[in-house]
Amino acid sequence: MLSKSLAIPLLLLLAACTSDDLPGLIDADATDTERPELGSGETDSGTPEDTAVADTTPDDTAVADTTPDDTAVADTTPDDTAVADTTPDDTAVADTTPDDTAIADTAPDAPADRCDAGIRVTVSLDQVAGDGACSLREAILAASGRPANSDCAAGSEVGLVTLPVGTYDLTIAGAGEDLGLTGDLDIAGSVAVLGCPRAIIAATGQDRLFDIPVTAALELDNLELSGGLVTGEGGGAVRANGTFDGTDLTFRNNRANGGDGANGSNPGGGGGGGGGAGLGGAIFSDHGTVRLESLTTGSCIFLSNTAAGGRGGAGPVNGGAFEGPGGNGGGATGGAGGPAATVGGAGGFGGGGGGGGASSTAGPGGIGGYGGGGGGGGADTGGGDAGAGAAGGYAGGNGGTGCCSAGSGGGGGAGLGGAIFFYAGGAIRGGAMELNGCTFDSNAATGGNPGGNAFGGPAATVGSGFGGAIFAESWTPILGAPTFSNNTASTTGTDIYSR
Ligand SMILES: [Ca+2]
Ligand SMILES: [Ca+2]
Repeated sequence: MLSKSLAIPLLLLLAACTSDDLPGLIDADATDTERPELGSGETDSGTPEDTAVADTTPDDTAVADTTPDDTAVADTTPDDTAVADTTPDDTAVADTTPDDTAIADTAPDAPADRCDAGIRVTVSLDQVAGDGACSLREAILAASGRPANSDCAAGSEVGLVTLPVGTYDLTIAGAGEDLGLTGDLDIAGSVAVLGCPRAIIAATGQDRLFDIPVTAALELDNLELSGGLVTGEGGGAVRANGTFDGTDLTFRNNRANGGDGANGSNPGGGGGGGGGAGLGGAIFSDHGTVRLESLTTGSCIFLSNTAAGGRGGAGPVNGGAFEGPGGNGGGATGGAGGPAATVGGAGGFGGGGGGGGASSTAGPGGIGGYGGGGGGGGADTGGGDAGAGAAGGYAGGNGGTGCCSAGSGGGGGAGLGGAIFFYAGGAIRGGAMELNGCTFDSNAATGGNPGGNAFGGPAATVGSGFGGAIFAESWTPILGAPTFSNNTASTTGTDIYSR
């Protein structure tokens, strides 16, 4: 029973606090959830609280409050501190502090914890020198199980490298090396690199950034990769032939150029080599596994990466020696130019065909490999047509067949996948690619120009440019909520080209 002697002082106290509406006190209905009963046996008129009165303040502080603040009230503060609080802070409130310390917190604090678990890079300079400072290159070597020295202290998580905020330039030249000492960072085993909270790794145009062979796995988190360049190989930033997992990455201004075919030798000599293929401005994968995602909205970004096919080599003009070898095809696997009267070599995957040799029996050009241009025919000393220009490989331009004792130009190489080239085809198919929440802006795939021929005849042709953002062979890309803008392809597939 709430006696009159108790009710009156309490009424005055609550009135002084300008809190909950007064009828709630007098008319303490049994169904009142806003304020608990103050006692048992209270006389209850049986009507609900007055809802006509706006309640613009937190719950009464003078009243034992066992529930969270009124949800109907704009609440800009954490729960009442006077109340035993067994739940997290109000979700409706912008809460910039940790959960109440009185609450058992079973969720881990942010990823900062993992930043304490790896090999910590201590110097931004690209170096391999036993000087006590742990560079990114040395950390990758150590994480890959081939430490160059003892500069990098092991962390508690095997294979993890952590990068404090900063820009880490890769400056040691030497592409085409696979031990991680020069050019790109070669991965062995299973390695993870984590920006803490975010870092930039920038190549200076001498190679790509990371190379993941078939047997290796690389995880990259909270990083920007920029400035990579490969010529005659694929993947301006990352070659992912093994397993590549990435979270919250930005790929910016990376380039894959196909490599130009060489010009035919001597006036009246050999044909030009075909251009090589430019494959994947940022990422190249041949049967690898590529999984990228954005955990922070809009933070998987491909910006201004380019794949460009190489130019075909030029056919030499009429006259002069009337003999000489053809030019080599462009790219790392370009075919060799044919010696006198001999066919040019065929290009390998991504390589242009070699130009045909020139002689009294003109040599034909070599065929292009996948994406490579065909070689141009070599000149005929007898004044007739040159050797036959060879067909380009898939998407590569064809070599020319010149007339009148002139050599012919090679076909242009293809540009495939301005940001990503993914290949799951060939005799043994396999690999997978999944991209979630990624943005592709201003990436470009451009086919290479054909080599010229001063004397006419069927000219060499331009290479194709397919997939301004993504090119996928024998694979349908799995894309979760992608965004595309301003990407370009010189032939077709402005954003995506798959087959
Ligand atoms: Ca060092
Ligand atoms: Ca290397």
